[in-house]
Amino acid sequence: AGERVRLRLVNVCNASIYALKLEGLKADLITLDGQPVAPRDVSSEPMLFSPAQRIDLAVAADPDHQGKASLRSLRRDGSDELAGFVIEPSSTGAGKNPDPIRLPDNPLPKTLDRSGALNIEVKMEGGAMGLLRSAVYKGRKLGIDELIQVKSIWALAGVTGLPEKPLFSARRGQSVVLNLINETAWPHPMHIHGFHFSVLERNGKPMAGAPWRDTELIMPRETVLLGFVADNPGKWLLHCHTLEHAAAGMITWFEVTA
Ligand SMILES: [Cu+2]
Repeated sequence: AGERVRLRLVNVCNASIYALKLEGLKADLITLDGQPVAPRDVSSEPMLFSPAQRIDLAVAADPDHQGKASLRSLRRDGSDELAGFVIEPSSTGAGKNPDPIRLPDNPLPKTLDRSGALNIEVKMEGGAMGLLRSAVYKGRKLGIDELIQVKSIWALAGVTGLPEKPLFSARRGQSVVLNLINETAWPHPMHIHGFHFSVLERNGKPMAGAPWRDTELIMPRETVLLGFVADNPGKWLLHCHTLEHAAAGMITWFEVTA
C-alpha cells in the first residue's frame, strides 16, 4: 500500500483485442506504444488494447479497496482475471495521493506540418463478409476465388501480400498522411515500423493533440487519418498486427529516401 509500481502491458497475442479494467488499483496512463503521454487517471475506465500495443501504467493500491487487486479483461457478461496483485499492508505512505508521474517527451513534433505532405489513400479490404472482388497478388490481378486458393484474402490499396514496389516513397523529413479506410467487417490493429504517428482525423472528425503511437485499432467501416514525419530513412512495413491477417495479405511496405 502507498507504493507506486510502473506496470508495462504488452499485447503479444496474435489476434485478441482486450477491454482492460483494473480492480483495486489507482492507475495513471503514462505511455502508449513507448511514447510518454500526459498522465491520465484510468482507474475506472476500460482501455482498449489491441495486438502490438503497449501501455505503461503508474499503479498504486486503491486505499478504499480491501484484499487482492487485479487486471481484468471485460466480456459482455462479466470479466476474466489476467493478472492478480497482492497488496501488502504498510504503515509508510499508505493512503497518500502522490503527484502523477510525467515522463519527459521524446523528440517528436508537437503538431504535424501538413503543407507539402504526401497524402496516401489505403483502402483496407477482404475477409469474411467483406467486399473484396479482386486484388493484385505477386504482380497479377486475381479474382476472389483465386485469392482464396492462394490463401491471400486481405488487401491494402488493392494489393494482397508484400508487393515488389513500395506503397509510396517519401523524402526524408517529409510529412506523410495515411488515409486508412476500413472497408472490411473486422477491426484491424494497423502497425507501422520505424515511426510513431498521430491520429489526425477519425471518421472525418479532427483529433487535436492525439498521442504518438505505432499501432492504431481501426474498427469496421472506420476511416482514420494518420500523420507522421518521415525522418527515418529505410524500407518499412505497414501491416495489420492480427498476424493471421498479415500472413493472408494485409501487409505492405514503403520507403523513405535519405
Ligand atoms: Cu487485420
